[in-house]
Amino acid sequence: MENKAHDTAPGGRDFARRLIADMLRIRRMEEKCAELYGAGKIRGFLHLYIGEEACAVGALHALKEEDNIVATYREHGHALVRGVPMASIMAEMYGKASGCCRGRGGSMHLFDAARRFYGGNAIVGGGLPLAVGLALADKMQGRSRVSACFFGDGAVAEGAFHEAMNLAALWQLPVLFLCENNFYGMGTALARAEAQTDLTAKAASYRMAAAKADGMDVLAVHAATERAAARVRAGKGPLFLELQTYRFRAHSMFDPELYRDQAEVEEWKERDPLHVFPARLQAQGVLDEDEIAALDAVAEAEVAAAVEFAEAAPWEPVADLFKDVHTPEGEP
Ligand SMILES: Cc1ncc(C[n+]2csc(CCOP(=O)(O)OP(=O)(O)O)c2C)c(N)n1
Ligand SMILES: [Mg+2]
Repeated sequence: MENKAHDTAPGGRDFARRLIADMLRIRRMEEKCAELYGAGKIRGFLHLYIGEEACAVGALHALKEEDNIVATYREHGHALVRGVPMASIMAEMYGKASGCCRGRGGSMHLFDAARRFYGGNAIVGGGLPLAVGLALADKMQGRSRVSACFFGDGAVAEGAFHEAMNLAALWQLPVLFLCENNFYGMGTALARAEAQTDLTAKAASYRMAAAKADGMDVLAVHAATERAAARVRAGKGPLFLELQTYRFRAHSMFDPELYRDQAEVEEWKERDPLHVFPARLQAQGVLDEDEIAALDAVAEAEVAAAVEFAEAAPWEPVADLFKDVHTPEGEP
């Protein structure tokens, strides 16, 4: 691992609190989503990010507001940390008209153009060409933004991954490829699908700079992303950053998890970023147990308010059903 575990909180106490608060916000929101799914309030697909929170939180805190963000169908946490209000995310999950996509996107298609959050994408690898396009536009118009694209290890098997990596490198575009390697694509272990399991080697074949970081360590992710983004922003071309992480829950809500041992899951849970990071800060005397409990209570209250908002939010009227549906004749 290139980045050693970071022992201290370099950004100080407030910074550490913000990181923990955001990880807790994701965890508590998604635990509630799982419950609401069981109750039939949220339907369709639902992919939880639980276990991987240090990736989105560490990376997004290292990026700037002006940067573009592209994510996958496991993107609730990314949207939330980017600033999409939890209430509008929750209403979107419910399919309500007050959701961030007016209830038409759902869990996999959270989107907020004003916050430069360009989705949520149900297509594995589908976000990479979008990030390349955003970066090409920025380069052509002389802006020094970074287009940060999150994707899973499963995406490296897609043609779109290779096309996007090649063009980004060929045209030296400001793309930060953030691979969240949780070692599985649905029920297929990485080693069963890829001849080359060192994912940074894929970048080398496009003459692209690459690095790895411990995706369970929020400070390591933050530091690696900050370094990577500075390089990309300086016009030195794209960079591939692999974050090694693990999802604690099933792939989606329909997954009997027959492809991995419970012992492996338990082993990774010992590295839970929501235990390890707060425990480290407590041991260092940076934060105490009450402060961490208070952050948790704030997250729980935000979740309760978001659910209340979603419950009360209106459905889109049936009369609007054909709104935004386009046909060659102009009429549905
Ligand atoms: C182009 C395409 N092929 C197949 C699928 C079905 N599918 C959904 S998720 C998934 C696994 C992707 O795994 P990974 O990229 O590692 O992301 P993770 O779920 O682990 O976050 C697959 C194959 C899809 N959505 N899109
Ligand atoms: Mg994966």
